[in-house]
Amino acid sequence: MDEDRGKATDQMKLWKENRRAQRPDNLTTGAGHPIGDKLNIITAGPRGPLLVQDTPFIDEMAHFDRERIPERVVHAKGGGAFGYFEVTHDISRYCKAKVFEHVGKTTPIAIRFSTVAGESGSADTVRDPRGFAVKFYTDEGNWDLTGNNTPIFFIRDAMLFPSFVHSQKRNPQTHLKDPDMVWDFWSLRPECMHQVSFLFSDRGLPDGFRHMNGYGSHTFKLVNAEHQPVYCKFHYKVWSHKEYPLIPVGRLVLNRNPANYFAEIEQLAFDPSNMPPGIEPSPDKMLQGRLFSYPDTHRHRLGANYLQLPVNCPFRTRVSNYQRDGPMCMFNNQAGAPNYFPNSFSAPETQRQHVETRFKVSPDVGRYNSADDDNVTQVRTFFTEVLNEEERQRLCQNMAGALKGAQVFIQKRWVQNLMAVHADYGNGVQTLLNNTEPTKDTVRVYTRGGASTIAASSKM
Ligand code: HDE
Repeated sequence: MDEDRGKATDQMKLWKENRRAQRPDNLTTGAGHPIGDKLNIITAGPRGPLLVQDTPFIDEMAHFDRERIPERVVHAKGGGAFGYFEVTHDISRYCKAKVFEHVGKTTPIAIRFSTVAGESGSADTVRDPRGFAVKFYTDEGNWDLTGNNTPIFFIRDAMLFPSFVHSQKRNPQTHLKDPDMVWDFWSLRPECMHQVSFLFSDRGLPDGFRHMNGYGSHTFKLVNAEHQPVYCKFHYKVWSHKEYPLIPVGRLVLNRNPANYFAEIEQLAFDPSNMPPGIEPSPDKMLQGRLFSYPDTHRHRLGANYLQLPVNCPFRTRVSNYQRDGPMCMFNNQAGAPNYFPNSFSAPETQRQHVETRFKVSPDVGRYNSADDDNVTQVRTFFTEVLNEEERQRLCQNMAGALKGAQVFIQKRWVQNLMAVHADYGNGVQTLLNNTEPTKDTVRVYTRGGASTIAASSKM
């Protein structure tokens, strides 16, 4: 192999050389009928017209016409790998989930890293948060920790998510990214400042998927065998944490690239509501909103039976439920088993040990505004204590370059928000705004490194 080309560039050559690769020994239609001639369409005479009886042609074209499924509405661009999670430290006193059962236990995983705002063909190198989603194929069903490479998020209320995403995507009339939309939304919702400050700092351009942090981001509830809950946050890679020291639990090992991108990555469907017994949602409004959104989008994108696709199917356990039929039902549809519950012919009674923990909810039901919660203290700590002087300067420069593209009244509103964090932050950006040319787009591209195989090992 030419050393400079790399494995990805030489994929076809390597496939040809691979003795175990599945070679077509026959040209066939999708229905398996051998094809005599796959180069020439059937026509009446050498110049056409065509005949509807040309089944190989119609089979080929009709399938091609349906090749694309809707891309993910966010996180459309990504890459994935497979491997396992290994428990290195016992946390069974906090959590009864089988995935943490004992030190040394391994559970197969699928992982997908992604950018957020770009389309499926967009660059991997843009300034954007990165998705960090892990599917654990556990003995009691799949557990999806669908997180990001930052521990925080732009908004606090799930209701705002569609509008937030619209503002970061293309203008519906021009089909261009639009700095007015981006900064209008951000400046109207000061709770965005923390995540936006992360984004325009050096962390907004991680050095590839291998060199970035990962977080489950939300607070979750872990439940032990005695039904005692504790709140928990999941981090991949360890950070010192004054108030809540991190407890190591295991490591993630990625050792296999996908055999086929569409089958294993485009169809890989993460869902924060995939939680095995022992892991439960906290009341976090954002998490609760996500519990609905993800399976809903998968039913639209992949169909009602998306959980039967090999990459999504909880293959470490046997699914027994009362759901039947639907498009693309792939297995035996649970054969002759009853399709209603309760019934007199099958199924164990309710399994009390798996009932979710109870919790009290006493407040008045209502639409509570979280916009005015403390929007500045954590941003101030980030600006003054986490970043050094050079990093602060780069943050202000990156931000001013992008903000300059928005209208002046929007710039002013954003700077005013920054002033509430720290005068140096607001003044730093304003001074640069006075002297900076706008960047062409709010998204800056950097080109470091090239395509590489994913094979990483990280601590969790
Ligand atoms: Fe997502 N998000 N999100 N998100 N998200 C999706 O699901 C959504 C949020 C994250 O590699 C979608 O399958 C809502 C936080 C990742 O396949 C969609 C809200 C975090 C991925 C969706 C959020 C994330 C997604 C689009 C606010 C970090 C890619 C297609 C309540 C903790 C997973 C899809 C992959 C994908 C909805 C906020 C991470 C539409 C409603 C916070 C890593 O369902």
